[in-house]
Amino acid sequence: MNTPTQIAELTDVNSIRAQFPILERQIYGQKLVYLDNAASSQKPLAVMNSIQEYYSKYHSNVHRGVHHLSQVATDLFEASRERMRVFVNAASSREIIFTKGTTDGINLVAYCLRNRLKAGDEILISEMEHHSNIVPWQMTASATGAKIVVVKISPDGSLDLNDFDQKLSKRTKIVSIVHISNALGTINPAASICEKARKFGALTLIDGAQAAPHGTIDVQAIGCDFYVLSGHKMYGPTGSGILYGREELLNEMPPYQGGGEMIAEVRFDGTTYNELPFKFEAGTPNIESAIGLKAAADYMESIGFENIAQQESALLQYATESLSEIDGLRLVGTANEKASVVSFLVDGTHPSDVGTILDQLGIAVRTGHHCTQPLMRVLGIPGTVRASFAVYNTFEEIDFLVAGIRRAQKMLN
Ligand code: C6P
Repeated sequence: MNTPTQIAELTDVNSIRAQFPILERQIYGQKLVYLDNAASSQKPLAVMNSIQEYYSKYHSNVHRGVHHLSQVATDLFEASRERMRVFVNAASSREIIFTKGTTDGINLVAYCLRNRLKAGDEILISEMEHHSNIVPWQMTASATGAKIVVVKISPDGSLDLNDFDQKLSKRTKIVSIVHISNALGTINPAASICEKARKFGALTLIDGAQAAPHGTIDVQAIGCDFYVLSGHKMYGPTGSGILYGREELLNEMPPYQGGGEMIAEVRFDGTTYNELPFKFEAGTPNIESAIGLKAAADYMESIGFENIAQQESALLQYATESLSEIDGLRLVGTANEKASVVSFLVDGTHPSDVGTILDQLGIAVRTGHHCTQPLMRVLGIPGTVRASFAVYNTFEEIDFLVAGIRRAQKMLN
């Protein structure tokens, strides 16, 4: 195989890998090659240690106690909110709501915007959306009479911007689009989508589940009304995530769930709600995950966001070139603007069979529809094999993947 000359891995990738103990594991006696980062990335010691330290020294409930531990836990929890405000460049930490992840964030917004919608209004999504950015809107549409309108994709897997322009109208009340497609890797032009939507007075939500692992986000530059992400895809704990929402809108929206913490005063004849962001955080929050999420953002910054981007773009280029050399392999998703996700099909094989053989070799990829069944239907395929890369992956691991695919071809044909 020809190693592309102009691309280079990070020189200190081994010191990065040393921070991820799970990467030392063997699977069926083979060295683990973890290429399922779009599903969930592995966790560095810094994240695990932050959670261990919290439970060893500081655990208590937040915003509730006058005692010392509760105050320390509250300070740590709120420091995480501020960290995530900086991570997405929100204007105020009141605009950062802790969630369980992207799905939770989208459901919150889709539910709380119901009172703005009526029959005939339109919610614009795209063919490449994850189920999380389809089903909550369908539920909202059936509750309000609003209609879901779907923007097409082009043959290379990019968003069809002409179709977007045609479908955006004064009937459009909400535009909810994925920032980076989990199945195709396509990076969508979020800022220009939001700018166009704004001209029609539509609210915008950007699904950042796959964007957050690759660098910082600037919600002010994007100009969206809402931005959602999952911590577990950006080296943080499962059950962590944030919803960014524009303060004015969050203030206007009704709360999502009722309970403790989200109230100012409760009487049997009525309740007044807490101020932002607490109005949207009913019940005891996932404190350990919020603390771990801060550690994850700090960890990413310690590697350097430019270094992460450089490593992932080198991996994407190397993987694209290496996989393209395999006869009978077809890449699915070849847009110019892509993140480090490669989806593919191998002639004469089913994705899950290829995935099973790769698994026997210690190589973890995802196979199937990737929670994008409508997209697979549009593409006319049952699913794909997907390899998705994180900063700790190496060219050598891609070589293992290529060898594994060749082996699968021999075994299955
Ligand atoms: N995609 C994948 O393997 P949660 O599960 O709430 O953290 O994220 C949901 C979600 C929403 N949008 C996009 C673009 C996503 O990629 C995901 C999660 C994983 O592709 C698991 S299905």
